[in-house]
Amino acid sequence: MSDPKILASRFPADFTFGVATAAYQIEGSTRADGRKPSIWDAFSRMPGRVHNRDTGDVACDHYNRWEEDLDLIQEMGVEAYRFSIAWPRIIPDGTGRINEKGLDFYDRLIDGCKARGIKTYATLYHWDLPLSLMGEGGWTARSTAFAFQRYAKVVMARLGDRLDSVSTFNEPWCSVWLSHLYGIHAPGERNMEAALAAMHTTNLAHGLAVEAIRHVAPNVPVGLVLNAQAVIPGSDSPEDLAATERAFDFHNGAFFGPVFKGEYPASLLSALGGQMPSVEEGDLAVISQKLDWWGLNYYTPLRVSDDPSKDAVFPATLHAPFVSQTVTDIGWEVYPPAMRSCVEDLYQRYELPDCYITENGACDNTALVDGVVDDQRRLAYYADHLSVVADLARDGYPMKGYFAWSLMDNFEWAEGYRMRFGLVHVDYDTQVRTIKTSGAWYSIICKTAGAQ
Ligand code: GCO
Repeated sequence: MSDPKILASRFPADFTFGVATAAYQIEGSTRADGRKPSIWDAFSRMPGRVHNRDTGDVACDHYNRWEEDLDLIQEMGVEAYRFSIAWPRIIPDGTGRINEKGLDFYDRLIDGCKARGIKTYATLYHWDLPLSLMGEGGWTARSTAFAFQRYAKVVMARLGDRLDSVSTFNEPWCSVWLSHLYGIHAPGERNMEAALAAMHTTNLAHGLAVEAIRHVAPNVPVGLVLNAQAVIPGSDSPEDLAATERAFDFHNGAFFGPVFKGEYPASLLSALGGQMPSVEEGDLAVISQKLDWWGLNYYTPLRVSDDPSKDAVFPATLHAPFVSQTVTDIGWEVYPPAMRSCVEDLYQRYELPDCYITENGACDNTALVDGVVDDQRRLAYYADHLSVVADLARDGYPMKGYFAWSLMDNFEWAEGYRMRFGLVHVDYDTQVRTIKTSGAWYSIICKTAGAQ
């Protein structure tokens, strides 16, 4: 087992260790205190969408157990908590009436963090779009970007004085491509034109929210959390190398390009331009406002090879075989070197600000036996990937923090509750929390780092 104290000593003294969650995945109470349905409330009720027809109706009951959960974070010595704010609690119809009871919950949560000495890293959008906005087309409608800007303004006006940091979006790749092209997440579309519209609306919403945040809460560092794909060619053939570049442009450039360069990748525009929504004068300037930081969510590499079929759609790639024999219980290849190459590649291509690893972790479904979850595979995953982050910091990359995904087992989207990512086990029948072996290990890292 990697010695947590030695590992902790390899990080800069001001490095932040945290844990991460998201509203729909842990809160439950989906009808309480004025909250209205999100697209995930609807999606999880549609046959065939979520394993076992699981929903976020109860989840980890965090809406009621938030004090116990903050006590857990404090007991583990974790200094920062990354959580998301549920738009459907704040402005239940997406536009119009503001729900004070929704804001009150996050007031309590944030004050609870502060009372326990826990830093607050809020995410404004972690996929729970108010269902009413689908009436206008959801993220495919430009108007939703402006609704998001108003939501950001309302949240930051009430909570901004107690936030240590804020991110506009979590993983646009998921709420755009996974949700509108691959159909696996809400709203379950499989339509390139819709996906491209969602891409631009999301990028515009991010920029408009940055404007709002800077205006309402100028002292709160603002960032964007991106699950950059660590693209690796399946071979060094010219075809696979070209495919890898197309994959980078599509999976990463679609977001990093507008945000950090003020432009969409030329390959994407040339292949898909005819299906793009209108990019209005000034949009890219709004989208590419300077950020204080960016967050990388990393889990696993994306190995690609060329798709030679004549009707292949851009980026025209196929999945190439895993190289590592180690695979997590959700089927993701464990290959820590890709985390490093992903960061190196992105800093070579873009002028990026400070970086937080805003999510990293493993699905390890080891069961609770006699009060113990001996999740050695998750612990090994954390040890190997934290070592990569320590080396990146040593080698001069501006790595400022690391948030383990996740504090506790929770609703894993289309996988429902069968896939567990928590440092803490949740018994969904009793809601009893049990710190796993990996959680106790991570706690030593946090306490050692905190004492440095
Ligand atoms: C994501 C989401 C999390 C997931 C985690 C495991 O990065 O996909 O932010 O909500 O639960 O990544 O898939």
